[in-house]
Amino acid sequence: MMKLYYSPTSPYVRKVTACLIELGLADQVERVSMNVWADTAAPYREINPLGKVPTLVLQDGSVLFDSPLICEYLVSIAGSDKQQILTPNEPKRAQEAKLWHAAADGITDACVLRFLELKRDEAQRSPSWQARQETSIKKTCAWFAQQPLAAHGFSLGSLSLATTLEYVDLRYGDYDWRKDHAVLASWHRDFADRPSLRETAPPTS
Ligand SMILES: N[C@@H](CCC(=O)N[C@@H](CS)C(=O)NCC(=O)O)C(=O)O
Repeated sequence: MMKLYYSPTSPYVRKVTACLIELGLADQVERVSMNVWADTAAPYREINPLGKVPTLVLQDGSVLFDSPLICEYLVSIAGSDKQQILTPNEPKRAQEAKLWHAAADGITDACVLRFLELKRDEAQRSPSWQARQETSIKKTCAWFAQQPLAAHGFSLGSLSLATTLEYVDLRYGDYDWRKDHAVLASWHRDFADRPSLRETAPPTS
């Protein structure tokens, strides 16, 4: 059985877990909880030198990290009927899916950086650094609002966007992206009902 090192609120883990569900592979993975910030996580760096989650350990012991690579691997081992759900064949949509995946991860990265900044002592925080991350989040949400969301349909790109928007809700709840971008809000409302999203909703703390 493969092993997935995870933490409950990690948006990157959530995306990988949603992929596992979409691909019908969830029962092939044992989940191992990892608090990457705890001192006890030191030995984990023998598995993933970056000390981050998610990490996927394959049955032969080889290790994959970085969520896009893990998703790509999972798609590669799913049956061809399932593969097309996440990675479209049509070249334009395929390219769009990859770009959207990268852009959604970029929003997530900015949200994580902002969240970590806000966890520092107030005196150590940098308002300009925080503002920079907020600009990245808002500009990229605005960029997504201009994309052909309905025409694109479902893919790893749109799945990543949905998990990312819900991570914005979790960690940057002050930003009302639904108000700024009604088109994104109505797209997300329809999308959010997928079992892979409902079953992976993050804990609210
Ligand atoms: N690019 C990585 C990012 C993973 C990541 O940053 N995970 C966070 C948890 S949300 C983490 O483990 N952080 C620990 C650290 O940065 O030391 C991916 O896509 O998997």
